[in-house]
Amino acid sequence: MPVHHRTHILRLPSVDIDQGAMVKRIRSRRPAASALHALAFTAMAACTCMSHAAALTVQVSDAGGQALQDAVVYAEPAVAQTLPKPQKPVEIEQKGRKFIPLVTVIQTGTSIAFPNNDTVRHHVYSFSPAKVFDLKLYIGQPENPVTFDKAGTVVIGCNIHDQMVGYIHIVPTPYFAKTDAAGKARIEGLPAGRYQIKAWHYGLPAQAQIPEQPLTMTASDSTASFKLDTKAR
Ligand SMILES: [Cu+2]
Repeated sequence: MPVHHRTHILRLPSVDIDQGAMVKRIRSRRPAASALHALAFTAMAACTCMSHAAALTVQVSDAGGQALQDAVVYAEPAVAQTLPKPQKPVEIEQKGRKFIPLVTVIQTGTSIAFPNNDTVRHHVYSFSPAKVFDLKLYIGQPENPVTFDKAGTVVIGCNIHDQMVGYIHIVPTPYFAKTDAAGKARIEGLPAGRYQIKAWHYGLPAQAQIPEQPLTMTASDSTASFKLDTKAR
């Protein structure tokens, strides 16, 4: 690393090296010194960021103040930047003629497998603009996972069993979480910086604007809360 290299030079007895000579020496040995410095600073900035990540806990309730389970909360960086790519493969199982889990949140670009672990065949489909797809009648693992490369909400159903419904919320950020029975979601490892945090629930009217609020993360854990005007269920 150039940083270590420089430190090493600076530790040398400097009495017999004047500064001009030292600069010359660095330049001559490292023709791309400025580019390397830029790289080093980028690396340092990234390190600083990572070490200053903390957890964000978000409390979500409905208009009446009741805890809202299966709400999705996510943090979108206020300044455009390169974000970590989706890592883990995701599954939505069909079991007992239900989609499990009912609500799935993923980062844009994630693929989902839809294993059918029932003994009856299912025909999984979506007509949602964010992803239209169709997995014809099958049992077990369908041939290919489905990739979701557009942010938005996808409602999935089964052609055979009308009561089967599931929700996929696709977000353009790796920083997301889902609320538990107490209406609480925790986003771990959120780097310091400015964000718009958003909250979505399948009970919100489909055309409703997704509620959001600004948040500045520091090195300390933070909290936020949302009240969502969901339909009476
Ligand atoms: Cu079915």
